Amino acid sequence: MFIAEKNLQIPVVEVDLANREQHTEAFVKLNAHRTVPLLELDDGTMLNTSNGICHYLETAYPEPALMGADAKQRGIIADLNWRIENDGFLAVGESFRNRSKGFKDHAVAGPHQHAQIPELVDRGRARAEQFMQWLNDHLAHREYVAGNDFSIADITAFTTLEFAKWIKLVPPVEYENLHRWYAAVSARDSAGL
Ligand SMILES: N[C@@H](CCC(=O)N[C@@H](CS)C(=O)NCC(=O)O)C(=O)O
Repeated sequence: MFIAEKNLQIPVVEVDLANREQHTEAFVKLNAHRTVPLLELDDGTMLNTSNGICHYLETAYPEPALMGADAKQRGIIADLNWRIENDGFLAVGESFRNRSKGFKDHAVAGPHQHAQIPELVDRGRARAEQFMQWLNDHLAHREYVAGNDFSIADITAFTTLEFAKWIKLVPPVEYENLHRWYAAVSARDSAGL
């Protein structure tokens, strides 16, 4: 979504996570952390987190600014993006990964084996519900998550709500601010819906 908002054409190679392609020798050579996304630069450098990739693209292609146009806005957006990732995205992931059979002994992405902890299914869901309530309140006086302009914070929040469908969690109908914002973001070309 970040790449589409920047209007960049970057060749994409899909990695078949369901069939554990991230654990193959060929992929581990590219990224020992065994996660996607991964961005290969022209000089062969590999960036292996969405955080690093987005910072790189924002600096290389500043327009449109998605991480803030001035120092204050950059700080505000970084704060929000971290909070959304931590309280929303990772909460959904915690619930999903500790429940699904496909993640047995692989509850944490990466090269190490970790057993599922069943208690985290409900705790992650409860945290995701609290996140949605916070986001609805936060959007009461803002068009977008960081104010008047669309930013990476909207992308992270939107992908969190899409991901939440995987644990059958959707925002309650009475969260009107959240639904108004979600409809606006869904309508963007970059949402690909
Ligand atoms: N926000 C992190 C997420 C990395 C991550 O956990 N990616 C997941 C897919 S969203 C993954 O590669 N999972 C591989 C696995 O579960 O084995 C980043 O951008 O680097």
